[in-house]
Amino acid sequence: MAGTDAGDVQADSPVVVVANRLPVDQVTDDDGTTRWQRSPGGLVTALEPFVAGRGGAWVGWSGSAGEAPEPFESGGISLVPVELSEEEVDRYYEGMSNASLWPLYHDVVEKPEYHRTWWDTYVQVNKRFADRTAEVAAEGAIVWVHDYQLQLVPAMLRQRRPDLTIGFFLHIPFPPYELFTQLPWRSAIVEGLLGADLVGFQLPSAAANFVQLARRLHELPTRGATIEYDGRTVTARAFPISIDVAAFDRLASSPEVLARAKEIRAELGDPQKMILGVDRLDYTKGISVRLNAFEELLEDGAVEAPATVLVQVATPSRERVEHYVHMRETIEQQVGHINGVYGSIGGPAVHYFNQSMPREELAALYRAADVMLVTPYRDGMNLVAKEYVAARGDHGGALVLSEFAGAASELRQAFLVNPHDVAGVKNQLLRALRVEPAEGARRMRAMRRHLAKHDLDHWASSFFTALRAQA
Ligand code: ADQ
Repeated sequence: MAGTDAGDVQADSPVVVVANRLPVDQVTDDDGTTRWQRSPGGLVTALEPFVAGRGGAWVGWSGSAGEAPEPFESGGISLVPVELSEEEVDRYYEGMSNASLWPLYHDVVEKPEYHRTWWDTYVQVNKRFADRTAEVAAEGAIVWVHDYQLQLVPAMLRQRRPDLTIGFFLHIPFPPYELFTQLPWRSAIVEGLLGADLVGFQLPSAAANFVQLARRLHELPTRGATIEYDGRTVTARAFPISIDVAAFDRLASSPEVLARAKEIRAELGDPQKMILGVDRLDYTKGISVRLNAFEELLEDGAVEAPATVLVQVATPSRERVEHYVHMRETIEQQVGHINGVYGSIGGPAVHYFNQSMPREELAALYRAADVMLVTPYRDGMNLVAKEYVAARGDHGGALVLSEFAGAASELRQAFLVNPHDVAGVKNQLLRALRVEPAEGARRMRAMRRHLAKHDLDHWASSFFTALRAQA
């Protein structure tokens, strides 16, 4: 552990991150030349201090099919691209990852499809990631593998490089035994993950699900958070992810963002109440639930438009996967219907944007909104909920949060809802709209106190500390 000699030596070990995507996007300038640009998003910023220098590397896909570029440097990290063909993107990424594993791990909100060709490609691509990582990792390096696309990598890597210390973190939920075991390749996935020394999850219940699987499916000896496997001890624990709280707080209280927040309210026609939803357009996020609840409140006369408006921002996502195309049409119809019935000229009840927005604009929306609606059916964590709380340095606003988001186990002072219970969502939404400022501020302060201590750096440091302790 930290402080001991061994800990200090290990603290200097090079770190390799393995994730489906590299932390860069290829952009094309006006003159037609292309270059790499650092992706927005907190993960790379949080990991950079641990990875940069000392032979640190990041292994991942560049985001476009076809031949992979040569490795290159960015911010002191060596980026190692892994190639994926069109067919591999279809089968490994859109198929096995996003149409089999994603719905299965999210309580089968949509029905997962299982195809042997998708699985074979998933195995083949995981092997390629393991091969590339085995080539670039220095002797005794620490490797941190991320997420559901790469669950076979830990075991494949251990086989190639027994000298490495391997950690794995799952960003999405991990289902209970009864659901997980419907996967035709369940044993391979469990064995893949058991290749790691430390398997991290968002919630203790997910870690417990994994330990239970090891015990019931593989009949392995387990004790608390540990599993004995192949002469090693594998630890499964929760590390709830977070955001760069201080940076978001600063951004949201900058004069530009505050001015923009005012402007947004004015552009919406100065409503008395503004309700906000911000999500990747995904069927797990429960966007229809909140549209239903809002529509029923309008119908009941409990709220009126345009005195109360709902702004829904939904980033386009996975547009080639069938479920997503269908869901987008349903949501757009619902919005059209609500505005058709309850809107007026220049005064829609729902303002819907199928767009990605800059961080500054999101911060201004958070700051402008009286109520933030976060209603996923199931969500590993949900960073939007944490961003909203971090943005409310004025202690204003109210958060309505699904019990089925990982964030609910930390943000206990939110107005918690069961997204399957429309009456309950309506009730909590009304309570949030009508909360006394003093009570609203008390809730917000308590959630901010928790987040201040549990930020993204805390998450990354805790994981590395636990992983080094395993070395
Ligand atoms: P996601 O499912 O993508 O992440 P979430 O945690 O909410 O979900 O993160 C979304 C991120 O995208 C947020 O930072 C948000 O600000 C941003 N975003 C959303 N809509 C946007 C828009 N219109 N424009 C710009 N940015 C937008 C997965 C898991 C989660 C888990 C994270 C991290 O599904 O449960 O919290 O990984 O582990």
